[in-house]
Amino acid sequence: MIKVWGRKNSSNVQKVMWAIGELGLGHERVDIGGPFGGNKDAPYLAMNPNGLIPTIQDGDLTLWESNAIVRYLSAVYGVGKLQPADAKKAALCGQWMDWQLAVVAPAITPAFLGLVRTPPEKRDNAAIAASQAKTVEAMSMLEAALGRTSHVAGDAFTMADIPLGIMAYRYWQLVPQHPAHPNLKRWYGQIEARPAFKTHVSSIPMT
Ligand SMILES: N[C@@H](CCC(=O)N[C@@H](CS)C(=O)NCC(=O)O)C(=O)O
Repeated sequence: MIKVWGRKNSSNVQKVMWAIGELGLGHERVDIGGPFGGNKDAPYLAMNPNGLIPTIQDGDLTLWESNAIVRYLSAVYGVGKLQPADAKKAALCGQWMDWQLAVVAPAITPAFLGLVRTPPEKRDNAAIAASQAKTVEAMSMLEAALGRTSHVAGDAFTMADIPLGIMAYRYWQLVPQHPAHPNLKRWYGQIEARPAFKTHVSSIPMT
């Protein structure tokens, strides 16, 4: 039984829940963070000194950082499913997952905070526009990659599609004026048809 700490509308928690859903793993999720609080309290900080969500426990392992968790679940429960058996293909998954955290998340976060978490009269519209432009730049890179392969890290669905699928779900909503991105849209059509994506991502309002 895997225990997950984190509210279900957090994009980083959704990565973990989507991976758990893909792999059909038994789990318990505890609401924490945002309106639920608790993530800055001592018991939580003892597990995750960042005070951020998600955190998981699987047996004697406590693990935080969403993409590290998705990699762990894929390595232990999903080789040949979410993690390619071939080490080079698995490394490409890691590359795209790191890129999601290092480039796409920082690009889109100001637009998310500005448009979703800030009332209209308090918004910094210039910061939102700059964030949207950076996100278009990043997603255009993904668009080019998806012109060469059907999925993010090759021609099969892998763990690499999880963090970027969630970024795409937010991108359509936060950057309504985006380029046509035909490859991104073709790929996203396959992503949004996956039952675990519907359950853990697209059925949950982006609040
Ligand atoms: N790099 C971390 C980022 C975690 C993060 O920023 N989590 C946000 C939610 S998406 C958080 O904990 N926010 C505080 C809160 O929800 O109270 C990861 O990928 O796990």
